Amino acid sequence: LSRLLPPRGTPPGPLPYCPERSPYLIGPLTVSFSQVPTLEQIQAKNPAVSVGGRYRPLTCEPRSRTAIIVPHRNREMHLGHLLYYLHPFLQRQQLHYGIYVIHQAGNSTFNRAKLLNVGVKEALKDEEWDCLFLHDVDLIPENDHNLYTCDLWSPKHVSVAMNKFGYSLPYPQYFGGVSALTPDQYMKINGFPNEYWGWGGEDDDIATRVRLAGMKISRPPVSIGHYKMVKHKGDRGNEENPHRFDLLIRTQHMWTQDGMNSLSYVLLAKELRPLYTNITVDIGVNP
Ligand code: UD2
Ligand code: MN
Repeated sequence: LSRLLPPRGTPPGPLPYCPERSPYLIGPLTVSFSQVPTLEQIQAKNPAVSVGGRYRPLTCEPRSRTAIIVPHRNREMHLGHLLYYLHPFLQRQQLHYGIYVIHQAGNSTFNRAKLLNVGVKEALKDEEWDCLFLHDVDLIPENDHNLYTCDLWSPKHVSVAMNKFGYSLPYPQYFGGVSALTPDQYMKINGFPNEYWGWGGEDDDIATRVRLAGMKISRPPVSIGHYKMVKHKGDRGNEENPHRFDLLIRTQHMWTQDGMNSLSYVLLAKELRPLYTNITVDIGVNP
């Protein structure tokens, strides 16, 4: 038998690709928010996750390297629920992945889309991610056949069926919640807008950018793109943006000027926590 083994010191050969369909998938999942798990409990359940919230399968070459980017401020309970469900979900999909939480410093008006731009910029400094998942903190996927991989031909809107909207799409152009773009697609639309402060409008702006950049939105089947949103009220500091309709009228003139090419921010901290990479950023204030 020893004749068949490679000589000592030979580096391991390339791993075979992970199967197209992971054998670990379950299908529909039960999601409950009755208890908030502690970070220690989540760590104990996910021993293969390494610092910064990274994971890669050991026995096969993953088909996607996916960065999950989560805009955040003052939603620690929701973050607990998300990490609890998302880590095992992504490992069952045999992905190479990392989870980034982009924390807006200070108390000025929240800006979801700008935080996502920061997350993309910082994540791409770390690794050659081939798929970016832009992910609300309060949305939990309810079916692991919903693969956290990108569609090479189109930006993908992923959260197509949520409890919040009776498990159907609220309107055809809807792009809120969870979406997935390759870095190329993200740059092609000049990223997300930086100028939407407060709640609303930025998701419709992004959908328009996709169209203006000559792409179509793809979606998973409704039966698979199921999400449960943790019930919540509007946050202080994220009041409805009264300018959103004025901004939306101007998207076609603004999208090439406002986005990744105009992004400026001050990075305050980048910490590799056990379950995620925490980025704290000063994104400025609502003018
Ligand atoms: C909807 C969209 C969301 C976005 C928003 C309008 C759904 C499921 N989601 O969310 O993608 O388009 O409308 O801006 O329809 N956040 C914090 N702290 C805050 C405020 C917001 O962390 O103080 C983050 C968090 O990740 C949250 C996300 O921003 O999930 C969106 O805010 P939301 O959940 O309050 O708004 P919602 O549910 O109406
Ligand atoms: Mn929400």
